[in-house]
Amino acid sequence: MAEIFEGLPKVEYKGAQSKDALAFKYYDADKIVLGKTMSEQLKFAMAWWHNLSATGTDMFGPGTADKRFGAVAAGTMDHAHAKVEAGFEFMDKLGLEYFAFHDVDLVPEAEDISETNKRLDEIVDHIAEKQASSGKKLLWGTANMFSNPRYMNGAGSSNSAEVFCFAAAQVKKVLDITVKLGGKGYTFWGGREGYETLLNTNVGFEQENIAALMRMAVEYGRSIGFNGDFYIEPKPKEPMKHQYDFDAATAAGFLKKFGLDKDFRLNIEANHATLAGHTFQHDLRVAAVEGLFGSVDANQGDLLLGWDTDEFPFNVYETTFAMYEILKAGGFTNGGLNFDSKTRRPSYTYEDMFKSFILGMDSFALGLIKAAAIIEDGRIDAFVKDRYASYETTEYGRKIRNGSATLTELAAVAEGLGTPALPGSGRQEELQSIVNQVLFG
Ligand code: XUL
Ligand code: CO
Repeated sequence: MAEIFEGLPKVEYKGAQSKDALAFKYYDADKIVLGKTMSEQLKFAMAWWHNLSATGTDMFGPGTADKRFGAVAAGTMDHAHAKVEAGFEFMDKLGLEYFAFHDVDLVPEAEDISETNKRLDEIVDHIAEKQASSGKKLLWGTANMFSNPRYMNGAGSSNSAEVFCFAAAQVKKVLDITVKLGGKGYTFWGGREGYETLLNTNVGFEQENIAALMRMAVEYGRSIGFNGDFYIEPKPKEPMKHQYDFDAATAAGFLKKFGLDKDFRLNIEANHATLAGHTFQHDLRVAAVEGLFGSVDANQGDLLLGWDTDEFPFNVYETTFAMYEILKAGGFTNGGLNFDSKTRRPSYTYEDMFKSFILGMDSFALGLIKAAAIIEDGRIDAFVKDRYASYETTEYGRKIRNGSATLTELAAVAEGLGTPALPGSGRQEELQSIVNQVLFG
């Protein structure tokens, strides 16, 4: 197969002083940071949908990017094969080790699901061949259960049991494919699992059905040897006005309510967290505290806009705080950093595809370096530990922590303490100055 990204080089690390726009300034794959190589810490993945399929179409106009990759027409099996070639060449040139996809990113969907599945088999054979020769790995697979008009009311949450069967069929097929390609994850992003109006919606019924679909996925997946993680990817809104997997806390409650938390973890997406009114690091922290940290969809939103803009990560404060949370959560096991990010519509060239990944990978590499430096510096951790010291240094504090305190005895302590002491300065500005010193010092 001829080279597709002709003239675009294998992107190399050239260091922070380099002015080469097609080189990494910070991402040095083999450099050790906190005991692992950068590539092991970051586990970057390419999202098939944005990188190989999306052309920049929006509701005001058609795509601006030509992503036929040498195929005569988009939306054909020839094009599907061309995307495989383009994807593997791209991953090779960018040094990306992982990829992620929805079923219908891989092939054009046919009228009949058995025909779609045949097409998937054909393309999956091609992907498996490319994996064997390149060593690239599948981070996770997912079924697109939101584009086809049948899913207008959701998939697991659909009012139609017939539609539910199609959802079951797609999940089953993607689990088969994921196992075949050695994937370590299967993601449920809600898609249209939510509602527009309560006037026509039985919320409890719909949530039970979503859980039933997930339970069947676990049973089937485990029965065919899928030993990776299932993920819920929370998102508060868009496309539905109200999505059931609103944020990490909501999704954690749902998983625990339905006993799915042994098999599921959370896939936290930066732009989804900010749409929920949280910071990216907040949702990462909640996932970790719930014991459900799994994977990350790396992007950033525009805080002035109320929708999912899926921009390549650029804000190094954000990537630093995100990597701080990820490192504190123990780093990635089955998960990784999947660039669920797209170039802006006017950035329509192949070169822009390369430069957008260079931006995203360098932003996270910097984030990793700086987060490791904050941890190694130790002042922030020491302050947080010290802030709660009274739960260790006093008997009543220890009793509160070990669950043996009573209100009566604590009330007596309070009376004995006389004038209440203030709880100590939060020192936010000092801590922010430390972060700036680590980032720019
Ligand atoms: C949508 C989104 C999806 C999921 C996979 O906002 O993030 O692309 O990551 O379905
Ligand atoms: Co996503």
